[in-house]
Amino acid sequence: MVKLVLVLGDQLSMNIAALREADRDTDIVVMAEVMGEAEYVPHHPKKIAFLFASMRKFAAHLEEDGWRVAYTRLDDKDNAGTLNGELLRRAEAFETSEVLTTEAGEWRVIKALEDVPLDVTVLPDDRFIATHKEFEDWAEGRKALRMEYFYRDMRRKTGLMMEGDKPAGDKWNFDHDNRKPAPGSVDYSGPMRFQTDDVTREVIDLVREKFPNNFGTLDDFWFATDQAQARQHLAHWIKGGLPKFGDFQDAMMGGERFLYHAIVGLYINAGLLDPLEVCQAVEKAWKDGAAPINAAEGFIRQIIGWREYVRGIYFLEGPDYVSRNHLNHNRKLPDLYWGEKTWMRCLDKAVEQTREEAYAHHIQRLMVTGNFALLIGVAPSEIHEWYLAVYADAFEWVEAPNTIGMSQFADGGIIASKPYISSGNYIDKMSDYCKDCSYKVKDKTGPDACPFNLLYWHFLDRHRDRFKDNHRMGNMYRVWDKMTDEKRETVLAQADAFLAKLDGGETV
Ligand code: FAD
Ligand code: DLZ
Ligand code: SF4
Repeated sequence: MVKLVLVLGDQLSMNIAALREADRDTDIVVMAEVMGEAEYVPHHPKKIAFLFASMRKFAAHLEEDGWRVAYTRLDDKDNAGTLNGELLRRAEAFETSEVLTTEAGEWRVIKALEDVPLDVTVLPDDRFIATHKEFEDWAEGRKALRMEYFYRDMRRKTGLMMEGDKPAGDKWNFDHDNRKPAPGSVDYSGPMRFQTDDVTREVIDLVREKFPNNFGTLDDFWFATDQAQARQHLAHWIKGGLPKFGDFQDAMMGGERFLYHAIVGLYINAGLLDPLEVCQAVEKAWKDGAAPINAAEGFIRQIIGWREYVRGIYFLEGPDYVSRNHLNHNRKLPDLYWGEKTWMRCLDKAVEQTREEAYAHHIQRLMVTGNFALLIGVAPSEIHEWYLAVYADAFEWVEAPNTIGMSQFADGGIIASKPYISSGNYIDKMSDYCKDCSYKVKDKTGPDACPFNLLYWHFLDRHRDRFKDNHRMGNMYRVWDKMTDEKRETVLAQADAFLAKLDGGETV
């Protein structure tokens, strides 16, 4: 019987398991742009355009390669609106009940496919280094699931930057050479920008028409939308960005949105680049003397360490992970996340570039937007939906552990051993934001005090019972306890006043 081969919008690889297993002569590839997927969160228009354009080009590539593809465009009049609806429609048309697909990266989609009344075979997504079983075995019996140890196993498994059974340079981790503050200037031109073509133009018009109110602009669309372009971009970054990637990985600059970052997350997650291929290219640059060891190791750790590890956690912890709320935070997400004016320059800049680029780098996500949401106690589900919507690289398997776990501590410390919180001091050290901010980062209290300075202590104070015995937080509580009663009361009262203004919808 002919089989339908379902390829999802983030499985755009010729090497995806379902295509490897399928028969090109008889089977039909099914791909569908559907409202059900485009609307479950209000995705950034550039993210939708990126995925739809990449899907269309991938479908064309499959056809050139001899596959029969049943492709549904969003505005096709028969579009059933959901992935299951499209499968049923195609099953009827091709008189089959057999479906072959590759595991989706979101429990919602996995569960939905279980419910479709067809005979669905789901293959493991082997674009990853670790299988679910390998991660489960690694996690089994461990008190703490720390990424660093898992990462070492992934180095051994891949052989990346290994010299026999030893890590290259005799150290697993070169992070102490990284984390430099913002440089005066950046000598890399940023990601490769691609001209719009017929496919991207058509998709942009469609997205503009169908999603007019979504947060984010479609202007100046420059993403790669096929494998060849993504590879061109990768080579461009390895030459120009990789050498200083490690040094300035944690730096933030108002006038530099990309610094030395790779901007490959969206391409890898959608299937345009293979993670191992990317790491091997980086390893080669290091071996050729074109990049220092701290840059190459730091980058490879992000991919075969963090990326694999968060996926492992997502599938290990199960569908309820995204609704966890260990700190019992319930504040609504402030409108400033959707572009309302704020005087806080760090947030203003992070949100502005999110709106324009569907991109912010890791430290902006973790220590600006994430830090602020955690300090003010935003409901984790609200900030989770925001991250899932606004970034072009956002798919739940990778976004949720980063948000629920790493950024919001809502999983109770599975991923992070302590909450990622900071006062304005950290942001000032790592960025050039504060010097042009309406608030004064050096002011700890008073009308101009940086809100992060007030909220930091407010967080620690209100969660004292939970964190006072955390050995990594003892110092913070000692500093707080050494302040006079009067100082502590002033800080808390001013933080409360700030939160009241925020809740009242005033510009803060
Ligand atoms: P670079 O900084 O150049 O890093 C290289 C690559 O390493 C990334 O492309 C990515 O594939 C991988 N990587 C780095 N850090 C992580 C990490 N913590 N988890 C997983 N992979 C990592 N990443 C996503 O891919 N999708 C998301 O939806 C996402 N949501 C996030 C939400 C929050 C709150 C936080 C704190 C982080 C999130 N990240 C997410 C991780 C990280 O911020 C992005 O991978 C990175 O900013 C993408 O930009 P880049 O390609 O320029 O990465
Ligand atoms: C994110 C997304 C969007 C916006 N649209 C589609 C779509 O129309 N068709 C599709 O197959 N996939 C889409 N996706 C990706 C899925 O919603 C889902 O997030 C991933 O497949 C889970 O890994
Ligand atoms: Fe952000 Fe505070 Fe610095 Fe302003 S002073 S940019 S609010 S950290």
